[in-house]
Amino acid sequence: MNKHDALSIVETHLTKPRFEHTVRVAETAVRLAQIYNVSSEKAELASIFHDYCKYRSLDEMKRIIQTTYLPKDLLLYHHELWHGPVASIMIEQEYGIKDDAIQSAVYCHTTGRANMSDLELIIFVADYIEPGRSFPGLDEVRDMATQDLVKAAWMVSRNTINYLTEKKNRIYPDTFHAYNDLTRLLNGGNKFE
Ligand code: DGI
Ligand code: FE
Ligand code: FE
Repeated sequence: MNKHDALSIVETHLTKPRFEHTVRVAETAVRLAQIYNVSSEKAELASIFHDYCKYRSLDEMKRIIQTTYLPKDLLLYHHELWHGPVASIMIEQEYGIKDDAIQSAVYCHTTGRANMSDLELIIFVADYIEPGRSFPGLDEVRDMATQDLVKAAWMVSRNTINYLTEKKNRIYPDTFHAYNDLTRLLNGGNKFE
């Protein structure tokens, strides 16, 4: 699917600010893809669809989690965590986007997970640093994103966990798995061990 068609599809499913966020994530992800030798086409398509299901009804997302191979423990955690996994399935069902690399980047864009691919890291980081966002500590992550992708993703993961614990929110296991794995890599661990 080309960029134009993908954008037209998601635009009808998102609010204007959310669509504009999506466009900025795509621009950011393509820039990172060029730096880290990842396919820009895949980075662009994964970004365009990453929040595709953000506004699906809770009932519909719940039904998709219950009736597909998605992990049922998602239902035990905040519904904000559902839109990525649900979108990874819906883009295949509705538009035939059957590409493991793209689907898994969409899947884990909110939480991260262990053993992330470079494309997954790029979407995870781009979603966080896109120029429309502003929160404390963001400039540090923006600078790091062009220097060291793993370190930048580690900062995103750390900041997210800090933010969630401050708010006394529960944390999905993949969020911790991402942090632990990225910490292992920062300490010299091997990417594919
Ligand atoms: O969809 P976006 O707003 O662009 O961003 P997102 O998909 O990265 O994140 C949505 C929210 O999910 C964000 O406020 C942080 C939150 N989040 C990330 N990991 C967890 C989490 N919320 C809970 N409750 N638990 C998590 O593990
Ligand atoms: Fe999201
Ligand atoms: Fe997003």
